[in-house]
Amino acid sequence: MQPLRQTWPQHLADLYRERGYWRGETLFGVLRRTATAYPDNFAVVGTDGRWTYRELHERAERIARGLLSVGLTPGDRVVVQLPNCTAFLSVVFGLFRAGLIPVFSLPAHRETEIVHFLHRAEAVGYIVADRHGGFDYRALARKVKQEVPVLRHVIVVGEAEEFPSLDDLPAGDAPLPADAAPESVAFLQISGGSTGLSKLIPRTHDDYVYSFRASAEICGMTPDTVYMASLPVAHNFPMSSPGVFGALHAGARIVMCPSPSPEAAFAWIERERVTMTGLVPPLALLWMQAAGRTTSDISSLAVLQVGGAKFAPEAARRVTATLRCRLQQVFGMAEGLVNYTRLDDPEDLVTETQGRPISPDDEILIVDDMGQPVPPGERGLLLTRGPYTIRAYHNDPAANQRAFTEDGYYRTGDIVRMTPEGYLVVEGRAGDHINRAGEKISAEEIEDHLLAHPGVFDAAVVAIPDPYLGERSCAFVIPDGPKPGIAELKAFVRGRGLAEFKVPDQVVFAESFETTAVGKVSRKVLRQQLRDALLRREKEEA
Ligand code: OOB
Repeated sequence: MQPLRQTWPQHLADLYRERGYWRGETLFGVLRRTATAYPDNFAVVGTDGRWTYRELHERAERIARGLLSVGLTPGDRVVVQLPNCTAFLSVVFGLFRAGLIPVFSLPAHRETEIVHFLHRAEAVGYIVADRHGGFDYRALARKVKQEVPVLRHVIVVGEAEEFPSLDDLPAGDAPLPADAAPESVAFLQISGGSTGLSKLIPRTHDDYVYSFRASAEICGMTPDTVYMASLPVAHNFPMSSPGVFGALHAGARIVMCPSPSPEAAFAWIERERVTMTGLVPPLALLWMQAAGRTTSDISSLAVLQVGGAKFAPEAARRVTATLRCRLQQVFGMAEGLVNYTRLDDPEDLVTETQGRPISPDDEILIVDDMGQPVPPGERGLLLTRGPYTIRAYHNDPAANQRAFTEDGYYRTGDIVRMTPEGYLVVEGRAGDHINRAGEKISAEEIEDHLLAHPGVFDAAVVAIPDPYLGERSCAFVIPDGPKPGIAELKAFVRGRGLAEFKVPDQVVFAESFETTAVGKVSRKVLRQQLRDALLRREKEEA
């Protein structure tokens, strides 16, 4: 299979190499380098084990041989759905070593999403956990396998039942392939997705290694750092901002925390003397609350990163007093661009802004609806391009048309302004997705599922401000005949095989949706009107 490419214009690729951003190191090369430098340091610890860098490197090579000897071939795509566990790293680096392309799904994804990823990526493999969080992934794999006949290899980490298990992969003595080309695509990540189904994000070795190497430097990671993955590690934030990959680059120790609840996480912090972790705002609020009454010793925590959704300045100001650590805000996206407040920034910048870009060559444009740059300091739509921001989604011409300008800028859909210091403040969003505690939900995707219900004539899904989640989802529904029950509608959406976080939090019935004199209003305007009307009503009732 031909390696997948991502194309930057030649002069920019040359520039990024010249400036030392792209150094020709592959993802597996990063592990090989640290395993040589720090073979006996602990690399990773989780509920399923504790391995040194040498052990992690050996395990990854063994898995690479096993995957090739069961018939996978370099370039094949493999959907990976694993919780935070040590095996996540051995599997993923095994895939990298074998020249296989992981497609990172989240533990919350269900059959509709997995089937979509398999199709879109033309994947032939699926690696899952046995069970996690009370859910049986083998049952999911059975359903998915029936729907996708080209899925040739399902491999289970743990109790495999009828499937091959990771531990039983043949040892294989086939020679491993040469290292991948650093400019080739290393893996596909999932976009939050504002329209329709999630898109696949192709990241190259060169661009991704640069993003987490530079992030690790910004965050001062060293072999003494103990980084804990609290959020699902397949997400870009805990994976590479600087996340577990940045920690591997620095020779630091990684703690795979299976759940971000304060009880579980605080116990890990105490046991492993964790120095750094990252959270979405609602979890940061929970941790701040819990810190006052915990009996765990969390004094090792030096830096708490918060990102994925807007962290309110009032909450940001309380982090240091309650958790006794420094705060770092992180505003990033799986498509590329990541901004950080710096660890030595004055408090105002840290609490009131979402940071500045990683790279001096991250290009930032803030424009109005016509695409014209706004005056300095004013709010506008954020466009960006640079040495680690993609130029196109995988296998999705229609999305590419919408999401990228002609000169290669990614339209983030975020409304921002820039401070005189060059820091970004996120002010809102133009796209129609719901940012529910950092999980992005496409309004359109959920509307389509609601419309499949025989009792639904029309549906519009909108984001409603929520004191805990940041935003929650509200589905406005025009019934077709008698009103279906709210619980039934929710169960119907759930039954369509979707991640639980996509089930509408709230359902409101309407008799009709307003249309203008000219005819139908755009979905975008309609969603806005419905949201405003509901908020007005709630205010009046309060
Ligand atoms: C991260 O990545 P995604 O791909 O799940 O979501 C990206 C979107 C951004 O476009 C923005 O709308 C929102 O999430 N976002 C924030 C934010 N961080 C992300 N909005 C306000 N304030 C923030 N601090 O969410 C992600 C990827 C890498 C690092 C951190 C977050």
